[in-house]
Amino acid sequence: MKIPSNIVTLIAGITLTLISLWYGQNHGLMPIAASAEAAEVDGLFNLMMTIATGLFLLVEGVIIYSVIKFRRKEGDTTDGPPIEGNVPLEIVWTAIPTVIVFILAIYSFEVYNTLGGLDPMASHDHLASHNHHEMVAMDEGNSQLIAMNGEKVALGLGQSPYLEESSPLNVNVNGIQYAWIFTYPDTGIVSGELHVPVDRPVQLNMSGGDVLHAFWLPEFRIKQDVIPGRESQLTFTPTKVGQYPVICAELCGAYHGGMKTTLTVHSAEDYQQWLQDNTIAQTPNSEQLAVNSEQ
Ligand SMILES: [Cu+2]
Repeated sequence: MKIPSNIVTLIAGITLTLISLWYGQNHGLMPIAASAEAAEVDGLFNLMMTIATGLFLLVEGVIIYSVIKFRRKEGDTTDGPPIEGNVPLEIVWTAIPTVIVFILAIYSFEVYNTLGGLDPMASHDHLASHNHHEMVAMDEGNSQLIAMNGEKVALGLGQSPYLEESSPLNVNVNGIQYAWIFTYPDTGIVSGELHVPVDRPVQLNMSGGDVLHAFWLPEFRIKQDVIPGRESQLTFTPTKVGQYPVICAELCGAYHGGMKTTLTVHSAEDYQQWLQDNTIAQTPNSEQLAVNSEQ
């Protein structure tokens, strides 16, 4: 019995689609997702992986099929058929990638917006709608600050919708060759490692002390340039207690590869303990002062 070729094509198409859909969700290429924002980025990545798997199987499948099916028969020294082109086929293989690119462009813009990427632009709209206020563009050496009533407009991932519910933990981040320095404005703690409580939004206010750096949290799926003389922001909500790498992702000099530290996500109680331990440790002579004042 001979199976009609359109049935074979249909079955091959369904199989290819099912394999692509499965692999798009089970590629295992990403580290664990430890922030509320990670699911957005992973959704986009998984879609791209699904499409890439389908295209890979289609192209490689056709090549392998052709190599076997159209192999030269023994003793056959005739020329191959003269094929000049196939207009419908060429239209199809141009139209499909165009549609894919449009879908990915719209989807990735949506993800960027959801993570608060357009928030700094919203600040610009805010500026524009208050144009009776003075907007000043200042040149400070080679760095530019845009200011309105002394207020800087930050770059980067600003207020994400996840932040609207509770007040974020603010941490100032300074990137220098070759370390990250974290300052907690509420308590005055200065640390070389970042410590945050789980499930509370964090807002990093970042600036560079010397050259360009980039603050990257792979497990949180976020990365932001850190620029001298200009503030940038990064917001996220940690969802899993643990220790995660903080990596500089901008070639910043000879020891760039060593510009790493850790982000520790604590339970709420552990974080309070860490705050307490470090507040005492970093207040110089506080006990001595207390003793002195009793005398
Ligand atoms: Cu670096």
